[in-house]
Amino acid sequence: MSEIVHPLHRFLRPNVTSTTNCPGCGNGIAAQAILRAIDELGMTLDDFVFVTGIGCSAWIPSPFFNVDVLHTTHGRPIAFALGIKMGLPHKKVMVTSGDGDLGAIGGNHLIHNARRNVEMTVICLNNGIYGMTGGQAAPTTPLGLKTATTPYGTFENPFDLSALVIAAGASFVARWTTHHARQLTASIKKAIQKKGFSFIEVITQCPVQFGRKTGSGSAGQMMEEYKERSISTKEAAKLSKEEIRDRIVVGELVDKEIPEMVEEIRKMNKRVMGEKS
Ligand SMILES: Cc1ncc(C[n+]2csc(CCOP(=O)(O)OP(=O)(O)O)c2C)c(N)n1
Ligand code: SF4
Ligand SMILES: [Mg+2]
Repeated sequence: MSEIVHPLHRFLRPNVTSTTNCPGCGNGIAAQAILRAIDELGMTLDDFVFVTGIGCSAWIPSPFFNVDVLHTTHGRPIAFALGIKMGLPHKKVMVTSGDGDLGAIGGNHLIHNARRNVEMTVICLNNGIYGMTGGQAAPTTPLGLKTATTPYGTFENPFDLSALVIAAGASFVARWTTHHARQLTASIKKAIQKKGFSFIEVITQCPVQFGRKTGSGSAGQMMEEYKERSISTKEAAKLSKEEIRDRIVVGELVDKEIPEMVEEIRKMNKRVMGEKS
């Protein structure tokens, strides 16, 4: 009997045979969308450097993707990614990390590199919680939710990460859920090709620390809920803020052309050095 090999198997490191993700975790769907996007663009992993912070979602490329990957400190992947882009501008730089890593401890790196429009793709796995460390409330946890650190419910308003990054000035921003694997793949393809800071928020299930502990149920139930709550940008535009309060607005939220910082620095260096010589 011939062995059936997954078409994306060739992107995986041959000596890594197990995963750190729990069964049902949305990270697998996101990992597959990333690899499928690279495959459909006809690119190879040699075209990329991946960077991650700390958290379950930081384990998406490392050690599984057969690619150069920097698994950095908590909250700092975007700072490392900027350094890589400055030194290796011909490489595509992709950050995958969590809502806590990118939106809490790493929040300033996120907004300032969006403002600078540094060319990199940031995939933010937003599971609404600190998954890896036991289900503590994150800045994205829905108001009133009972978590490991808020047994009587959260009392903080959550961040809308995509809105934050749009306000900061990023040139491409999209939001999808793990229910939207195909649309997510299409947006990742656009993000990779974008000359600028591209940010994709993936609303994703953590069935272990979120689903089980907050009463949101299994991975399947959480994805079913994503499907029911999702609304397109077009539909959302016709409704009031109050009407879309509990909905997940999905789609490509921003796609614009603005100067990219690394390229601008290189142009300036050329100009200044040219004037001196
Ligand atoms: C400086 C520092 N502070 C705190 C931690 C502990 N820590 C590791 S991962 C994490 C949160 C991860 O949450 P998130 O980024 O949302 O990723 P997830 O596990 O949910 O995918 C925390 C608080 C750390 N490793 N380093
Ligand atoms: S704890 Fe949650 S986010 Fe982490 S691997 Fe398990 S299901 Fe995924
Ligand atoms: Mg998280």
